[in-house]
Amino acid sequence: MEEQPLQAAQEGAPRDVVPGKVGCELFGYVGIEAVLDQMRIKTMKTGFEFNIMVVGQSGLGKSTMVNTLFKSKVSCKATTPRHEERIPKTVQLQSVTHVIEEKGVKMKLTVTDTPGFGDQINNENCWDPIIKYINEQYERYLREEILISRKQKIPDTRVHSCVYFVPPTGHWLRPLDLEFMRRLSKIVNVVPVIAKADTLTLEERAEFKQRIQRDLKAHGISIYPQEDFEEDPDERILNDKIRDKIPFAVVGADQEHQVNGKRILGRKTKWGIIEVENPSHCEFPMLRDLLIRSHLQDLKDITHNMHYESYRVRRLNESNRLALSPVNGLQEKDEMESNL
Ligand SMILES: Nc1nc2c(ncn2[C@@H]2O[C@H](COP(=O)(O)OP(=O)(O)OP(=O)(O)O)[C@@H](O)[C@H]2O)c(=O)[nH]1
Ligand SMILES: [Mg+2]
Repeated sequence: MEEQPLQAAQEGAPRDVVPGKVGCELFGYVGIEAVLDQMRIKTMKTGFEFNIMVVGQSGLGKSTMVNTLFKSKVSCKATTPRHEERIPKTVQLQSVTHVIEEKGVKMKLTVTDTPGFGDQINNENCWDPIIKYINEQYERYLREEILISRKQKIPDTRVHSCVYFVPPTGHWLRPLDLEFMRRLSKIVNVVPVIAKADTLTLEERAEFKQRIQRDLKAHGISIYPQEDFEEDPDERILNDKIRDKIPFAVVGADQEHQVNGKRILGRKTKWGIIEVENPSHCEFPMLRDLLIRSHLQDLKDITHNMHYESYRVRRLNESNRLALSPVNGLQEKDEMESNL
């Protein structure tokens, strides 16, 4: 059959509309990319908040890692030198905030340090205070969001990323770590790391990493970046590469040393200095880049669209149920609030 000319096939359509080029022909050059400038200016004015939490057994280097993050290139200007100071054991949840400004854009970076667990004979429910804290931040946000006259920009203390420290045993994941991560992964973006990786050889690190990946998969624990939340094929390809590398084998340090005339953040050992920011020494740079560079916005988006959304739906459903049952309402409300 003879093909109809395009013009005839589009009978009735405006003369200057060509299929596939509708926008261009109708409006000429639109300049949609100007939106990027507008978004940039808006972000510059309002700034943004990003919150990280560190969790894990006692003595794995969580507090050291908080200092490493701030002392490393994230915000070298914001730190004051402290010499040979021993980090005390962390006994309560505490947050450190630095406002970092780069090219006119302000980021309020908060890292919440948590007390280590595993010291007690019975470690049952050791996740309770951490889970309570994460939910409390969702609750705070929700309470602001549902106000009739709400703030234009709600202060965001929600945990966007939870770095989970796995002890460098070199064997497999302990049931306690599995259970902790299983619970966390339901409410927050979990990024596991192999702590104190300098205590393992490179071969041990690689083997341990693979075993952890297998254990997590076998137990259905969905760590960040979660495959279920990916729709874009390009994003999947990039994240597959990251999934291959997680858990990052990290080394933390808050002391600087002189190496070839330069001040380097590192740990002094018998064999030399382990430089925490050197990618051939450890994977701390990968962790830092994932958290505060390449995946920052994605971590925030997943927190808001997935984790917070689940919390919000659950919480509002509970409130509706309470509103419909006036007899039990008050008592149930008290129980619900004390469970938070
Ligand atoms: N070898 C090695 N030691 C480390 C590393 N990071 C921290 N340490 C040391 O481990 C000890 C405990 O470090 P902290 O940072 O206090 O550990 P923590 O996890 O905060 O401990 P808690 O607050 O008790 O839970 C300190 O002596 C640190 O210097 C590391 O990457 N490698
Ligand atoms: Mg600590």
